[in-house]
Amino acid sequence: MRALSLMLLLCAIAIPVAGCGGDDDDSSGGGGGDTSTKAEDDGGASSGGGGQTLKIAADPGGALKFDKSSLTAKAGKVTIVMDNPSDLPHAVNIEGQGVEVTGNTVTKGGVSKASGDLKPGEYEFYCPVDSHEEGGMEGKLTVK
Ligand SMILES: [Cu+2]
Repeated sequence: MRALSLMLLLCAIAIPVAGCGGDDDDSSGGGGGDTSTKAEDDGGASSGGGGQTLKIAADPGGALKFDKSSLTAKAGKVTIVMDNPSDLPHAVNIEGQGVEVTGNTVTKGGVSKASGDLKPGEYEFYCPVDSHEEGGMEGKLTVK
């Protein structure tokens, strides 16, 4: 009788230990940290299915401009992804053809995204923060 209960006790100990090992493997494979740090464009694109991503960046020296003044895209879902390496807060908006999308305002090291379902035509992309647009932080987006 005592031998049997000892066996049960050993099993009770062994099973949770094995379970812990399995959980560890799962969590490391999931890579939860990657998704939060990278904020990769794949995530946004997958929701719309085959959208285009246009990458721009704010001037790293703090000037009121983007590194590109004109962009071209095909009609459909278009996402502008802006890196902000400067000390000023910036964001990216897309406006035109009755569409107006506002990206989130981000500080140094952040990424602002604006995406819309765009028809062919001329659009503008600009920074909506303070008077950055008037300062020259704008460009033309042509959708074909
Ligand atoms: Cu700005």
